Amino acid sequence: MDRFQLYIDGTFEDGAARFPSLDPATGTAWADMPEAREAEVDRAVTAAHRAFTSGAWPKLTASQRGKLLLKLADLVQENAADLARLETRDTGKIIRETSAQIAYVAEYYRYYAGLADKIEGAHLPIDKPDMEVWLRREPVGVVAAIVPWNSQLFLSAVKLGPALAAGCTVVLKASEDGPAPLLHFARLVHQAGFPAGVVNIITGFGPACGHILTTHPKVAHIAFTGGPATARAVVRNSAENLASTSLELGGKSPFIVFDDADLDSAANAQVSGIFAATGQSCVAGSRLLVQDTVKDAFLSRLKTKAEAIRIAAPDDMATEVGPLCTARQRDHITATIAASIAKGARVVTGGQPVEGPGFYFPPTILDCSTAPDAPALSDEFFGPVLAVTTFGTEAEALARANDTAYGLASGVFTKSLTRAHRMIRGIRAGVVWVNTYRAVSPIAPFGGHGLSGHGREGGLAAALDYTTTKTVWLRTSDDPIPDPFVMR
Ligand code: TXE
Repeated sequence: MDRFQLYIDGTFEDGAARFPSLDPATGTAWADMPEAREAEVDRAVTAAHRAFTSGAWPKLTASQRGKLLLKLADLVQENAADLARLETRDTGKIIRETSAQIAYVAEYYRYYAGLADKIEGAHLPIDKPDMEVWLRREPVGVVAAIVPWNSQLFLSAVKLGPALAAGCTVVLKASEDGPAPLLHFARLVHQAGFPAGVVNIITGFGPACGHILTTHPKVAHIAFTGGPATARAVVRNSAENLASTSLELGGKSPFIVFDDADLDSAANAQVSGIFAATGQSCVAGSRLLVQDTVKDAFLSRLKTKAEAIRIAAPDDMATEVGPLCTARQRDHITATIAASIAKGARVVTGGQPVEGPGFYFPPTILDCSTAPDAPALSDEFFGPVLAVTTFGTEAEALARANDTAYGLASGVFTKSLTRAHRMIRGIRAGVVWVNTYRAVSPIAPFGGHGLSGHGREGGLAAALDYTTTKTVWLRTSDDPIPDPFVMR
C-alpha cells in the first residue's frame, strides 16, 4: 500500500497511529495514512506560532512572501498530473475534473502571490492637531484551515493563498476521507522553501484532531469548509480560543429557468451544475426551479442527458460520473431520496445506488413539484441528485429561490435583461450566475449567507480576512506634554 506522512515543522513524520484509506472505485484499502492526535496537533500549532513570531518568516518582505507563493504555484503546475492522479485515486473525483481543476489551482497561488505586496494600510485624516494616525494591516496569526474531501487542493488554495500572502502561518487539516493529495502537496510546500513551521499539513479525525486544532489557544483564525453540523461544533470550539472564523458550508442552490431561456444551453449548464464532481460540490445547482410552461420540455432534455452520462472508473478520461467519496455519502443520499419519495417526490431517472463494488450512484432527477415538503428540496444531498419544482410567475420564482436556510450560489436563465436584473437584486445568495453556472476565478470572491456560512474566499476580500489592523498614533509636536496634575 502507498504510505503517506504528516508534515509538521518542516519535517515528515508518521503520526500517532495509522489508518487505511479506501479507493472509492473499489471500496478496498489502497493507502496507509498517518493520524494526528493531540500531541501532533499541538506540535503543529506550536511550530506555526513559533514561525509566526520568530525566525525568517516575519522578517520577509511582502514581495518575498509573494515570490515563495509564485514558486509554489509553479510546483503545483509542474506536479499537476501526480496531484490529480492521487486525488482521483483517494476521493473518486474523476481524472477529467482533477486534471483541469489542479491546473487552475496554480492560478490561485499566482493571484495571491501578486496580491501579497498590495495589502495596504491607510492614513487617517485625524481630527486632532500635531498627530499622525495610520492603520497598519498585519497578519492575524496562526490559521487553522480545515477542508473536506471534495476538491481538497482547490479548497486549501483559497485558504493558504490569502493566509500566506497576508503573512499568517497555517496548520492545514486534510479530511480523513481522501487525504492523499494534500499530504503529497506538503512535499511541494517543502520544496518551495517556506521556512519550517509556516505551513503544516496534517490529517486526522474530528474529535481527536479537529477539536484539538480548533480549540487550541494559539490559533487566531479558523477557516473551515464542511457541513453545517460540523461548523456548529467548530464555532462552539472557537469559544475556547475566541478565534475568528470563516465558514464555507455548501448549499441548496436554486437553478432558475424561465420560459424565454435557451433551453438547450440551460440544460447543459444544469447537467454540469448538478452532476459534475458527482454532485459533491458546494455550489451544485441542486434545486431546479423551472417555469411550468416549459417544465416538460426541459425535463425531457435533462432526462435524456442524464441517462447518457458515462458512469465508470474515475481514472478513465472518458468517465463523466465517478463514485462518491464514501459509503457514508452513498447511504445518506439513498436515505434522503427514500424520505423524499415518502413525501410524494417522483423519480424521473436514477434513484438507487449502482450495484457492485465501489460507491457509485447514478445521476438522479426527482420531481418534487407536488411534494413541497420533500427533504430533497431543503437538505443538501452532496451527490448527483437534482430536485425539481416549478413556478408560474417571476415573483413565485424569487420566493421559492429564497425559501432555503442556505444562501451560497444561484443561477438564472432568461433572455430578459430587465428580469435578470430584478432577480439578481432579489436573490439572497453569495453568487448569482446569469445564463451560466459554476464559473469561478481567484479574482472573484466566493461565499454565502445563513447555513452556507460567512466570510469570503477568493479576491482581495479573502486576504483581508487574514489580517487585522493596528492603529498607530504618533505625536508630531516637540513641545513637552504638560503635567496633567499641575494647575495652570
Ligand atoms: O463533512 P464534515 P462530512 C456537507 C455535505 C455532507 C455533509 C457532511 O452535505 O453530506 O456536509 O459531510 C473535520 N472539529 N458538506 O461529515 O464533517 C473533518 O475531519 C473540527 C458540504 O464529511 O463537515 C473534515 O476535515 N473539525 C461541504 C472537515 O471537518 C472537524 C463539504 C469536514 O468534515 C470536527 C463537505 C470537529 N469537531 C461536506 N469534526 C462544502 N461546503 O462543500 C469533523 N471535522
